[in-house]
Amino acid sequence: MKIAVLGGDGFIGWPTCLHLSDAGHDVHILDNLSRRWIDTELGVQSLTPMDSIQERTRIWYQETGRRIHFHLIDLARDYEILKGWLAAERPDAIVHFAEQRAAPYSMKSDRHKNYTVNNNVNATHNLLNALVETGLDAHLVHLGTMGVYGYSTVGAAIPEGYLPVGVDTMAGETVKQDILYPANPGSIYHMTKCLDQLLFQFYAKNDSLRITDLHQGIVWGTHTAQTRRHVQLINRFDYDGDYGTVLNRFLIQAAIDYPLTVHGSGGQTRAFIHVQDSVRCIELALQNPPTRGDRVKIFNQMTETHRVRDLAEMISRLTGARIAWLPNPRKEAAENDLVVHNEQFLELGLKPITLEEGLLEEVIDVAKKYAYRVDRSRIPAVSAWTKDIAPVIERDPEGKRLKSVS
Ligand code: USQ
Repeated sequence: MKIAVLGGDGFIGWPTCLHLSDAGHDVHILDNLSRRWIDTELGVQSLTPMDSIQERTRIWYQETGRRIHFHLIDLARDYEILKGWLAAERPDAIVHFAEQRAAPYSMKSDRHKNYTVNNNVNATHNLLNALVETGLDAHLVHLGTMGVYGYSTVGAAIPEGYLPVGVDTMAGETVKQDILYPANPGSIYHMTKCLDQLLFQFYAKNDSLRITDLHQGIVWGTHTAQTRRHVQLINRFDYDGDYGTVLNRFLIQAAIDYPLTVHGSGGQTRAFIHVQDSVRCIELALQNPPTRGDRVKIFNQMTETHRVRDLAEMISRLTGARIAWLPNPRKEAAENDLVVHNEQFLELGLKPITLEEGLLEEVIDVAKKYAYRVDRSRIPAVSAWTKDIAPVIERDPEGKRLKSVS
């Protein structure tokens, strides 16, 4: 297949491109390189040294003889360029990662809220609009989030996108119907993914676009089979308070002898998936498209759930790391349970990589190798969800005073 990977320079985008290219697909990256600009804005860098996208694709060609093409396009702003590219290149499938993906970054200030909404919602809508306008019947696979469901404990497992309900009619009957599971976003970032869902519903209904939405959990790990092939193919690996995600952060913190930064009681339960499984799921979704006229196909892309404090305690046992119990900068439930249906990917043949499989040590080894690149002052999460939380977060786990919370 000819596959356009929008956001192919990012944390999941890059290993996905390599995985799909390795499987024989003709891969085209469309990216505005915004993630690299955000690193510059925040004054942080990936723990792993990342080459330019052109250099990465050159190394891939040198190693495999396979070309990955790169096109510098901003989906949110360059609608006409995107439309022209789709009309000319006519990909069979499109994988859409091209959104700002960090909840703390989206909550930093009013400017960051505006940026996240404008960027994410426009990118998705421009793409859908351009697909209709060019008459392109490409299968669109979108990277959504488990966070669209929220994390409130309801005592029932979360279905894969749709909730069957009975509606009592005025005639006294109960009519069964499937509705989108009620959206319950916990950040501006998560809210944009909820808005995406409505755009998908409309375009699938009105224009018969073929759309798959992947509700992904928190990704951990860094290597995949392809990124291991050459040092310059290495994936990015975020550790800072905005873009680093919880399990990877704990592993990096353990590697550099920094106290594990648990927010609140650590009673938050979240869904997880290893990066290798993430790219496999995307391939499985591409191999199993909906047919024209179908409703949006929704998968829960996660393999296990864990409580934050259990992860911290497990890593502490494994490495001897200390745990810092910090005020939570976020507005979220202190404790929640989470049970999730994910049978669709398992039925398609996914064999999950679990935390027990020894890959935790591999991540710690990568972190130790590049520990010299860590700026410890960028580890604390200082982006506060509400103004009243801000004054509480004055010191980092090493006792140093934080300069600013915004
Ligand atoms: N947390 C800590 N300590 C830390 C960092 C986070 O206790 O040092 C806690 C947070 O308060 C939160 C949980 O860990 O309760 C998860 O935080 P996270 O930063 O790992 O994940 P999140 O902000 O939810 O976002 C990440 C990705 C996002 C993706 C989402 C999937 O950045 O792109 O959509 O995971 S999910 O969480 O299932 O919604």
